[in-house]
Amino acid sequence: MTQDELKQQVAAAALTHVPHGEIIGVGTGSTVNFFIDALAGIKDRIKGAVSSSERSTERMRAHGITVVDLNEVEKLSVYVDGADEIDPSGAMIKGGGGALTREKIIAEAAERFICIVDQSKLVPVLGKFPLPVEVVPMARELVTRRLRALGGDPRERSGYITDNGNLILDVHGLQIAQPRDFEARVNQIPGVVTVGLFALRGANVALIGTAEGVQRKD
Ligand code: ABF
Repeated sequence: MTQDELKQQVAAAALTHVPHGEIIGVGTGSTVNFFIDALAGIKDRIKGAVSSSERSTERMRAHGITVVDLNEVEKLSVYVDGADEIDPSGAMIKGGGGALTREKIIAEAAERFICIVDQSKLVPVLGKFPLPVEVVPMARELVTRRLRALGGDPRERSGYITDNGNLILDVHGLQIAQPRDFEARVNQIPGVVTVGLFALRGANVALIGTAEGVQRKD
């Protein structure tokens, strides 16, 4: 199977986690694009969706799926999103696409995070994929020094400004053996808006697309 077929397969499997008659959270990325396309087939079963990016909003609206503001939603049972890496505990690196802040907000608001990935994203230890950190521009050098002290090699994402007017430092060279602890430490650095480590609030369910079918990890 191609990687796209694996993504498509896992995206379709996520439909069984979509609650009827509710608003659901929808993330961003190529795997989620397949999920949005599949969701279009059952769009009458949901009330609408909260979106983590303009890209996903556009795609959903093109399918006739209603997109609503998170502030108007009282209960969000499920958030479906991809990841750049996921470890066996359900901790993830996210934000390769730059939408980590919105993704973290929706993940926190949701009761259940359903992570959809192909098998290439499953790793024993997080860190091979550079960890994105969204930073207020005036704090760039301070945060860079603090991240170096934590053992990383932060590099500014060139020519990139987030939806919130901030920059992203991609931190290379990490081996994140204690993701919950590492997330808390990075969160403490003044000037850090969001760290793309989703460990304190990791995935409740990981659906992993493999050549042998979709594996589920709770
Ligand atoms: C978002 O999209 C991100 O947090 C992650 O960076 C990315 C995964 O995209 P893809 O499915 O294209 O690999 O979920």
